Amino acid sequence: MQYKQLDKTSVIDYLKNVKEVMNFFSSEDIEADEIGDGNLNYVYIVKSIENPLKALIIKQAVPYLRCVGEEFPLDRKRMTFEIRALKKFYNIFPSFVPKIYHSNEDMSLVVMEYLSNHIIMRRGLINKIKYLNFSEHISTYMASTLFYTSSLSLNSSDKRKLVDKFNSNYELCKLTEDLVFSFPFMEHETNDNENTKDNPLSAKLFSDAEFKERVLCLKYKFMTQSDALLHGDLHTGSIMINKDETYVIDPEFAFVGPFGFDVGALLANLVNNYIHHCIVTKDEEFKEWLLQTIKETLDKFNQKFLKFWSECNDSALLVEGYLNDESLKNYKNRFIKNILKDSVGFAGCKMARRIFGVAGVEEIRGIKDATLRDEAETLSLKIAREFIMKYDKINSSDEIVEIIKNAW
Ligand code: ADP
Ligand code: SR1
Ligand code: MG
Repeated sequence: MQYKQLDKTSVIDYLKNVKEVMNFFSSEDIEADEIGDGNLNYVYIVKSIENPLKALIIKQAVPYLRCVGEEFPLDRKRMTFEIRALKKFYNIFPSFVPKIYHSNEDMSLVVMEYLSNHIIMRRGLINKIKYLNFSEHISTYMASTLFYTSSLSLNSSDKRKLVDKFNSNYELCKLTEDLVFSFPFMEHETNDNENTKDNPLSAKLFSDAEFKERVLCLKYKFMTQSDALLHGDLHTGSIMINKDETYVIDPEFAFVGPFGFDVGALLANLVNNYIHHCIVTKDEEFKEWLLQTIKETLDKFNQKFLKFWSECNDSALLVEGYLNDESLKNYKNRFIKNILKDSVGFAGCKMARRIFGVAGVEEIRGIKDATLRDEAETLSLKIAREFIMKYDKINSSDEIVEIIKNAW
């Protein structure tokens, strides 16, 4: 089928020829609306006219970056990787991934379950909603998706096949290399240059060679370390949530990369939210809950990852009987600590990129009062720098929480 960019009318004509979608709506008439609020793609909600609660989501990639426009071409093949990743992650742990009803790589689109009772987590956290099951859910999601797509669980050929299936996601990997690890730390046309101009904070950051060299080491890990299938953009805008359920959406940046990258992305976004509450709401109870959530998420991730590992005796990496029990235990403990260390380093990059880089976060760039925004930016860069300078010395989640608390 030849690619055609859909709109809210043609999307209906397309869906009328999709059996799974027609079965879902029976004979009811349907209508569509565009609801995308992300940087890259178009997202439509398709509803039954007589029963608007009955709905599906259809997401289509266009051959350019939506938030900039057609002058910024971007391969729509990103949707192929999103489809593959959604299917892979759904097979590993279905309760955290929307169900897919239909996908079409030629049309760069996917039709999935409508998460009607869930909101984007970033919004919920800004509004001080506490999600008491979140650390349990997201630690399971991260530990299972990372462990079961790594050489710690797969055999050698399956792991290499996985790399073949995902690592030609060239353009989105390059976007991350540029927008997370390079451009936000130098003068660049893509930056938020209004804010950068005559700003002592950007001058300090751009000339901080010690910091920038360490960012380069993390960028190199990102480019070369093929540990496990990553979501690739696991910020709180990629999580839809309510009090009971947590769903991870939008894995178009998926590729086989370093274990610590998804964990680091999540950590960075929870800390960004903490900063927002330090500066804007000053709600001590909510801040305390966020810190506790950060600690619980990291600790539970470690425990669950090790548990999955204890259940798997044979893999590309470890042949049964190769090490005695004690050496194996020490090896695994060092391994999981290294993931924690890298997560902190990646979190530092992910936080710092949000200050002057092209894609800000609502918690910080969205602060209207210039003095308060300046305070939030200063605090964020302070924590990000600590993370980047100390990541390889970190040994526990308590040390991470200490860094965050002591910065304020
Ligand atoms: P982009 O790739 O452009 O970032 P997203 O996948 O993040 O697009 O989707 C954009 C928005 O569409 C989300 O922020 C959310 O509001 C909405 N959305 C996406 N998927 C679903 C879904 N399965 N159910 C309900 N809303 C969704
Ligand atoms: C221009 S794309 C900017 C960012 O949006 C996505 O969510 C990724 O984080 C990307 O870096
Ligand atoms: Mg998104």
